[in-house]
Amino acid sequence: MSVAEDNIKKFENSNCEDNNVFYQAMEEVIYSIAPLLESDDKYSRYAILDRLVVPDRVLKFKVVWMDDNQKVCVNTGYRVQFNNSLGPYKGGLRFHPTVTEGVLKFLGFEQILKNSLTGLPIGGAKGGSDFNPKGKSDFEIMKFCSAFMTELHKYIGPRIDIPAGDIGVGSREIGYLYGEYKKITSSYEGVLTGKPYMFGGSLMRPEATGYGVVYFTNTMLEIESKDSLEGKVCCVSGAGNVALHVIEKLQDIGAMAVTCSDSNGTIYDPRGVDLALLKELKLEKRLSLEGYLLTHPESKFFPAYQYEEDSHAVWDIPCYAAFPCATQNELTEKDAQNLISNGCVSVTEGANMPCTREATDIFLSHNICFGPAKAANAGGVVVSEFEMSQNASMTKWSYEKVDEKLKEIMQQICTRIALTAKDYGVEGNYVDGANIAGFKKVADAMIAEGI
Ligand code: NDP
Ligand code: 2IT
Repeated sequence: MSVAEDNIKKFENSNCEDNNVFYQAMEEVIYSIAPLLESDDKYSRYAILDRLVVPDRVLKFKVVWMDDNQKVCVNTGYRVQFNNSLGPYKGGLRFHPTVTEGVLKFLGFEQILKNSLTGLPIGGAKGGSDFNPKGKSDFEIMKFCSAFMTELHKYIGPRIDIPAGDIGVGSREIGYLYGEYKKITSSYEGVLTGKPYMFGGSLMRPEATGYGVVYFTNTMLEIESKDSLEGKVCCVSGAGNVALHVIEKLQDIGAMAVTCSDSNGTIYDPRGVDLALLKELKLEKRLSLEGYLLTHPESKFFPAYQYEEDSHAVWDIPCYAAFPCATQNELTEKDAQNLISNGCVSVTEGANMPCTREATDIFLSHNICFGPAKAANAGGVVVSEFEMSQNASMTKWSYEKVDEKLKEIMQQICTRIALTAKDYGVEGNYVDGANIAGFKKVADAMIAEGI
């Protein structure tokens, strides 16, 4: 039995109930790092893998709050503090009805390796709640955030654990969470990132993940001697923070994003997505994408309910580069085949693990340039770390400084994982390159820190 198969079997028991996505993320890493484990037995002597796949702790708590009709509501809150070998626990909070411990373990595990790849001193964590922000009033969001922080504040701190945003958590929610933390602790410190600029947020944090995805993609295309994105048609899924800023940066550099999507369906606008309208619909008014048709009747809307679970309208549209930016496992085997048949050359994961294992394998076997999430979407956490630095030193960096440093780190991540893949005999495989490079740094730190 190979090292990878041996390890897969060992951890199979953790595949309980809601752990499927966690197991999926772990399995990919186990296969990728097999050559590293075979090349040096110190990793097995120190039981690094056994230690890395178990979070340091999982905090689970009850969140009780009152809605606008004075109904008492109960949700579950979590913080999975996974690993702090490289720095304090760091990672986002997700508010979505699909949140479970298993989902947060998958996201926290990915975050360890992502944060390691940035080269910055940050460990890995994730948290959130099964609270559904959709349709809630601003006041209800505030009440929920206050109740959530009443528990969470016990476990976080600027040198302990620094949460940020993710699905359903943007600067509005971070503002309310921060306000409550400050009220409870009387401490004005950088305990959350993604704060509004006026009280400690970094310039460019909202744009960082999406812009970073585009910087990463152009570096990958250059290394692989492919045409850059300029002038090319691109398909983007999602219509949230990451998708909007991928579309914005694509437009900035002269590429054309022709799609976006939300949980109700996909918009295809062959003349290029109207970003101002998209921001108005999704950021200001928080409405469904269908409203796009009212002022753009020449575009098309494909309702999600008309599609089987294994295929999605957004990946059926011909493009040079694809950017899945909504949620996990949103791009399937069939979608991957459609993209390739339509001539797609490059796929970059803006969301966390948006491609199923089968879809990823198809892209790799067809030599598609494939940028894995833990490398390609690291720009968000990179600028979060810049926000921590600015807060700690009570300074503010200019937009140009943040952008320049972000671009430099995205290029470094891309180059490093390309070189790592080459060193381990899998040239062009950015999945293996990212997993090996990310794992090695954390593993070496764990060994150096003793057991
Ligand atoms: P947002 O909440 O801003 O947007 C999420 C988007 O995805 C919305 O358009 C939403 O549609 C859609 N979506 C969410 N869940 C589903 C689902 N189950 N089915 C279909 N559509 C869905 O989140 P972000 O843009 O911040 O996050 C998107 C992805 O990027 C996530 O995977 C997140 O983990 C990842 N990410 C985010 C970072 C950040 O800095 N924010 C950093 C790195 C990664 P609708 O509007 O209908 O709900
Ligand atoms: O998945 C992610 O990297 C994020 N949601 C951002 C984490 C952060 O701490 O900024």
